[in-house]
Amino acid sequence: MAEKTKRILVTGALGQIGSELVHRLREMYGGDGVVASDMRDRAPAAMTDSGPFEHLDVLDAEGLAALCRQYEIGQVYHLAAILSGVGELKPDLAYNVNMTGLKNVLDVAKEMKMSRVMVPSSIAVFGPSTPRDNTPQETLLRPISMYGVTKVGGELLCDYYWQKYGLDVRGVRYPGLISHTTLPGGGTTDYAVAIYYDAILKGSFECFVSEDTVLPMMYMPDALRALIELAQAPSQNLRYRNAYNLTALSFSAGELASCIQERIPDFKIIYKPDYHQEIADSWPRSIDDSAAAADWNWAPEYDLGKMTDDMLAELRKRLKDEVVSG
Ligand code: NAD
Ligand code: AKB
Repeated sequence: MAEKTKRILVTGALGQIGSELVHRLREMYGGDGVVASDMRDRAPAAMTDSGPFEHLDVLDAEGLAALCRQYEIGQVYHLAAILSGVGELKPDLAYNVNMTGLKNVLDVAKEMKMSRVMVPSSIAVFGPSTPRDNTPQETLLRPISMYGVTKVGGELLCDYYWQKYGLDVRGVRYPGLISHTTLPGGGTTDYAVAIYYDAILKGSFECFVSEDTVLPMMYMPDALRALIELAQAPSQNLRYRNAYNLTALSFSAGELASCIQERIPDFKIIYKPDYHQEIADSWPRSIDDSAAAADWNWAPEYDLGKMTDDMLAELRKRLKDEVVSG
């Protein structure tokens, strides 16, 4: 079968990224060309009506291999993971899903000689000993969260499969992602999404990090474009196979609240830092993504104001029946 006719598998497709990425990939490659999968079964009609959706636990190596053979999979976008907040509460689960799940995907891709595996990493690979401002591409990776430990291990695995077996693995170190379609799945940066929902639905927000906590972030349209542009980049241009630093904007929780208050003057916020604060304090405030810019022309489009205008407009449309009037 010609490479072009092989299908793409998306794992963890019901999550924050997958629920949007699947539709973007189906626009590009056709509905049948993209097999969405997740260990959860309740996929929305928009996903099951537009192409195949399959139950898949990435810890089930045999089930994964059978699915890949059944659909003649040629590329994987591996999104199944446990994020930082849940990972601190369930470290064994995070270790298993993020390490063994990734290895299962890399193994089947190697066996089937797949043409590409896309694996998002995270700013969680960095830790307190990493320079926190304009964090370089190559620097100390000593995270303090289990999620971060698995992301460093995952990056090393990706490097290994590229160097040892020539498997074309590509990755990005995403910052916190902000989106209006699907709620995030239990990360430290989730407050930067929840704040928009609560601003519209309640007019107030309780924030689990402090007002002066600054983290790098990105709006979902930029995040999807980044992954797709990296997938399409000529292989010989790519200096890094573990993952590319990536960013779009950096702001404090207080600056985000002020940006929303400029648009919703009565919006109120209180700060009640919890266990997420320690993780946030160990992550960079800003990221140097010049390697991604140089190797595959990465450039973000959304700044804080443009993202906030879009988030509020899209959420108002979607949540209009839930908004308490008056
Ligand atoms: P998410 O938590 O929203 O979604 C993950 C999905 O994986 C969920 O639908 C879940 O049901 C599924 N899943 C969990 N365990 C599974 C298993 N054993 N088998 C199959 N599916 C399983 O995560 P996301 O935000 O979409 O993240 C996708 C990837 O991007 C992850 O690797 C994550 O580390 C990375 N990333 C995300 C962000 C972000 O802000 N969203 C930032 C940096 C990196
Ligand atoms: C999280 O907060 O865990 C994620 C991430 C930055 O990896 N959003």
